[in-house]
Amino acid sequence: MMRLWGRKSSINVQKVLWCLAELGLQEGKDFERIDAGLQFGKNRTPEFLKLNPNGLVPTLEDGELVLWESNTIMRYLVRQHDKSKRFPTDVASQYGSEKWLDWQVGTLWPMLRTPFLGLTRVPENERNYEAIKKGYQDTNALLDLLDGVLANQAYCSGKQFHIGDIALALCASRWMLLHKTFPEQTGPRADLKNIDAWIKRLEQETRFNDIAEKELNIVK
Ligand SMILES: N[C@@H](CCC(=O)N[C@@H](CS)C(=O)NCC(=O)O)C(=O)O
Repeated sequence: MMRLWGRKSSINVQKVLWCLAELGLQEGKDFERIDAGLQFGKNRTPEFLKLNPNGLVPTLEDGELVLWESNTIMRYLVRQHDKSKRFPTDVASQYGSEKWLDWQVGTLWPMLRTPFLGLTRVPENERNYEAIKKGYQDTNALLDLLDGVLANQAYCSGKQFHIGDIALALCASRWMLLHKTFPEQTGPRADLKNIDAWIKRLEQETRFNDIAEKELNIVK
């Protein structure tokens, strides 16, 4: 049985849980999950650091294979465990999704992480409100770019849902929740109608609702 290390409140663990759910793999039957990270600890023990020297979640064990980096874990799961062909494998869909996975980890998240961590993990008296607002406003501009793409296609890589949508939608939902919870600190949220429609589509056609949080998990 596969073993997934990571608390359910982590965006990166949520990516893996969503992907597992789409593949029809169930906790307790196909994989076990061990709460680790933040209040659960366990991610700095010598045993854990042998699996993932970064001391971060998610970390996946599948037999002898140990993987970390959430986007890589999703790529692996699709390659190795997509028995029912949930995700398209044609080159255009696959690499259309790949580019968004890299954009999420290299461009979008580095921008959004300042307001996200600033407002949900940093105590109030230590917050850099200027950096938080700037990060949020710059995220508006990045998501506007995604919104433009979604004006012409249902999903990030074309007509069909792919793992790129998983990584992007979990960022977009945090971007929405941040503004809902801290409107003054974030400043205005861009009105992006194609992103709204895409999130609704994901709610109706995928396991998004089972995984994504309805409220921010604030741990300070
Ligand atoms: N690039 C890594 C980042 C992993 C990461 O930063 N994980 C966070 C949770 S989202 C973590 O383990 N933080 C320490 C903790 O939860 O204690 C990935 O995509 O998996």
